[in-house]
Amino acid sequence: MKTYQDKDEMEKAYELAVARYAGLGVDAGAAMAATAKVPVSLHCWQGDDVTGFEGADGLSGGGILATGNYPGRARNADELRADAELAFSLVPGTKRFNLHSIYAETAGKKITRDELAPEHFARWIAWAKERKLGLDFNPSFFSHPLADSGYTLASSDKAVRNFWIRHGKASRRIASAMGEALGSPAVNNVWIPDGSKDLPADRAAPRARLQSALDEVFSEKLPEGTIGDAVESKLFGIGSEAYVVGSHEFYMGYAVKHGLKLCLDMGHFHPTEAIADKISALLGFVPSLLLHISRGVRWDSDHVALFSDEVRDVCREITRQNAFARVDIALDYFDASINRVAAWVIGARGLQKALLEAALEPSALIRDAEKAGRNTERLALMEEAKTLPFAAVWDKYCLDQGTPVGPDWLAKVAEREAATKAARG
Ligand code: RNT
Ligand code: ZN
Repeated sequence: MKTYQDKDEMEKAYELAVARYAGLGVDAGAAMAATAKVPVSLHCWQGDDVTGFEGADGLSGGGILATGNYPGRARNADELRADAELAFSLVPGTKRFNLHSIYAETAGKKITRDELAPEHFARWIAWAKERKLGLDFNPSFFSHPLADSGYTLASSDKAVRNFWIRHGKASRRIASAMGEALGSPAVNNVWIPDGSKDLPADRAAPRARLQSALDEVFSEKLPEGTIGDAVESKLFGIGSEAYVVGSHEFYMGYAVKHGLKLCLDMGHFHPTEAIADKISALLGFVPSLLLHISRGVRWDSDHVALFSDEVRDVCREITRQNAFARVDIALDYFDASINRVAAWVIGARGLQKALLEAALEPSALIRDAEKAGRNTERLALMEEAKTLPFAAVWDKYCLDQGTPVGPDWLAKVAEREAATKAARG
């Protein structure tokens, strides 16, 4: 398997592409530079099937599921960090790393989730600092006996609700400490699984409880510029098919009212409902958005993201509006049926491709056509843009970023898989 015979051949292809793009008023070099600056948060939980370090042997509850039994998932923080580093080296662009509270390192001590503190993430913070990575964070409202009823922040049991409120507060302090230590605000994303398998008689009471629980979680003032609070909705989960307390409308209302970041997960809407159009609509009302780049397939909302039409549409939207300052991009999926590092790399490279393609769009020409009412030309240009020599620029971007070109990265993953096979099984 060889993408190019030699580097010259690739450079030649790139030069030809530069000329093609220049003819449409697009500067390919500037597009690569812009793409390289967009931070993308890689999710730690793809590395171990959302297992974490609390001693669980896998994800449980929460209406989410990692299916597959491909060997070799990371079993501890050092393996997870090593795998993430390998993934980083195979993906161009600026990366952040996204942690869940279940990835705390407590040196064998049992710390309940409501007692977690920044010190339990000291190793993660030191690691990120050394590598100049930003960190993001998530409280974990699943894989826990107090989440077994299917209700957490919206639970009718006050003691259960209070436990999760304390966890929510603890998580915000951790995120804020990460942001402070790394000089880059950490996004703290609240997603809860609460919902019901079958028709609830009262849809309002859990929502009222969730609203006041969230008010408590967000009540603490934390140092400015250290944390970005986000809330994430969902349409349904496994076991919460008929009703989800934190629906899209619920969190859209909550985020607008309180000026929070709204998280849109690409897999959390009706099967044909895409999120690209929601971006400009919501940015008129919320300060910013967090996007969970994912791929829904039938019942599952968490397949490995790809260079798909949906992801391309999302990236085009952010780029056309130049909304990068107000849109945070994170990956969110978990696949246990293929190599975990490869799953990170496929999704992250797919997203990078979509970002670069969007930056290469001859959008000035397309906009001019629209402004002048030449809608035939607008549609024709959009369609022609799809077959521009994008691949040559993508290859050059990978080369300049010091990452493998084409499928050459697969060899690095195979090497790691072979080297860790004996230990990890
Ligand atoms: C679940 C949400 C949530 C999780 C992670 C693990 O449906 O998408 O973002 O995937 O927090
Ligand atoms: Zn998500």
